[in-house]
Amino acid sequence: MKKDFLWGGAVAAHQVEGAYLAGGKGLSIADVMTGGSRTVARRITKGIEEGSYYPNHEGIRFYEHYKEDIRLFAQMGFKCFRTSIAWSRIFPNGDEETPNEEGLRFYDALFDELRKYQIEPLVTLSHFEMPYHLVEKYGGWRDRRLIGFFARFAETVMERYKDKVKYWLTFNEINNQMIVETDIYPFTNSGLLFEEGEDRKKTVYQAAHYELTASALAVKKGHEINPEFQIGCMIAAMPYYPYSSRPEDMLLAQQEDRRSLWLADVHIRGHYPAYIRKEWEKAGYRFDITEEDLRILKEGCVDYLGFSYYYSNTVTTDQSVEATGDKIMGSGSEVENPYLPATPWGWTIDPVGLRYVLNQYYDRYEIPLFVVENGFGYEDLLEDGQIHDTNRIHFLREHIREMKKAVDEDGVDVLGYTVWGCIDPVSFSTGEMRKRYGFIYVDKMDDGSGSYERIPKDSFYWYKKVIASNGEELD
Ligand code: BGP
Repeated sequence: MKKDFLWGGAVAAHQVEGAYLAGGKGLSIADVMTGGSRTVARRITKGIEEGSYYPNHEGIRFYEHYKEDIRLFAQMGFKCFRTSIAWSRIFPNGDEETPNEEGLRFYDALFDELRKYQIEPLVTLSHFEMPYHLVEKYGGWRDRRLIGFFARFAETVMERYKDKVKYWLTFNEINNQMIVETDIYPFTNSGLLFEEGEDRKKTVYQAAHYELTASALAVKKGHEINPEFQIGCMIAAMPYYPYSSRPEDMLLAQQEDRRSLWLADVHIRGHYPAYIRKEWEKAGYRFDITEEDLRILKEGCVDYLGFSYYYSNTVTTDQSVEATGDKIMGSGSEVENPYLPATPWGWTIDPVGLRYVLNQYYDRYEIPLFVVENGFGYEDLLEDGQIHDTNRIHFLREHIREMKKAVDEDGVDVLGYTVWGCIDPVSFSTGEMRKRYGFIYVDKMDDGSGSYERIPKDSFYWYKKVIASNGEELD
C-alpha cells in the first residue's frame, strides 16, 4: 500500500452527535425517524410525535464526547476520520441567508482536534440529514430551489474549513433512492415523501438531477476556493452477480448494476449515459434539465469515487429459482447466493466482492477510488468489561486482504479505507444500537438507556497493528 494510505474510520453526524437541538441546530430528517422497530415498520413520522423514540436525538453523544473519542482514534493510529457536517447545524432551516456561527464553531473545534493528532478529516456534505424544514416547505429535492440552498451550504463550509479539510464527498450513497419501492431511501437521500399513486421513479430521477447539479456546483466552487481540494462523489457499491452462466442472467446483472452506476457515470464523466437517456425516452419522461445544468455537470466532475461496500447481490431470470429479495436495498428480484454466508441482518459476507468492485470501478472510470465505508454490524457481547469481537476482525481482515490484492496485483489506485462505524453508531437502516460496528463499544442500548461509556473492543488493538504496519500485519 502507498505510504500515505488513509487508514481510518467513518461515521455520520446524525448517527453519533446527538445534541439534536443544541447550539442553534435545526431539526433534520434523521431527527424525525423513529427507532426500535425501524426495520419492521420503517416509520417516518411527520415531525416529532409524543411517545415515540428517536434514537438520533442523542446519538452516542459525540457532540459532547468528541475529544475523548478522537483521542481513542489517535491511539489506534487513524490517519483519517470521515464524518459529515450536519447541514441543519449550519443552516437550521436550510433556506437562511446567513449561517449559524455556533454550528460552524463546533466543526472548527472538531477539525482542530483531529489535526492535533494529524488525522485527516474526510467530510461528507450530505449524509441523510438535510434540514427537515426543506421537506415541509419545499418537498425536499423535488424543488429546484434546493440546488441553491445546498450550494450556499457547501460554499459556506468549504470556505470556512479550507485550511482544515482537504477531502470532501458531496452526497452519501446517492444511489440508494433508486430503490423507489421503499419509503425510507428516497426520504433519507432526498427528503421525498410520495403521494398515493405518484410515479416515484420519475420524482426520484428529477430529484437526483437536482442533486447531481448541486454536487457539480459544489465541486466547481470547491476547486475555486482551494485548488488542493479533493472532492468525490459517493455511492453504495452493491455489485450484482449472475446466478448462472445464462447470458440473460449476465445481462440482468449488468442492468441491476446500472441502477447505481448511472449516478457515478454523471458525477465522473459529466454527462448522462445513453442507457439512462433511453430509459427516460421509453418511459416518456421529460425533466426540468436546462442547458446551464448540463454545462455545470460537465464542469463539475469529481476527483475521486468514494463508495461503501457491505455485500453483493445475485440475480437470475430463471423463474424457478426462489426470489428472496434483498431485505435492505435491492429491487426484489435477488436470489440467494449459495456460496456466501450472511450476517444476522441478512447481508451477505463477500470479501472478494470488494476486489471485484474496485476493479470494476477502476476499469470504468480510471480515477482514484476511496473505500469510505466497509464494516461488520453485529450484536457484540460485553463480558467482564471486554468485547471479543473475533468475527469482526475476521470480516475486516478478509476485506483488507482483497483490497490489497486489488492494489498490489491489479494496479487499482485506492486512496484509503475508512471502517464504517468505528465507534458504535446508531444504525441507519434499523435505528438500533445492538447492530454494532465499532472498534469502540458504546454503552447505550436500543431504548436509549446506558452510561455511554466507551470501551475498546479486541478489534481496536488489532486495527492498531494493521495501521502501524500499513496493512502488512493482518493476523
Ligand atoms: C450505509 C450508510 C451509513 C450506515 C451504513 C450501515 O448505508 O451510509 O450511514 O449506517 O450503511 O448501515 P446500517 O447502519 O443500517 O447497518
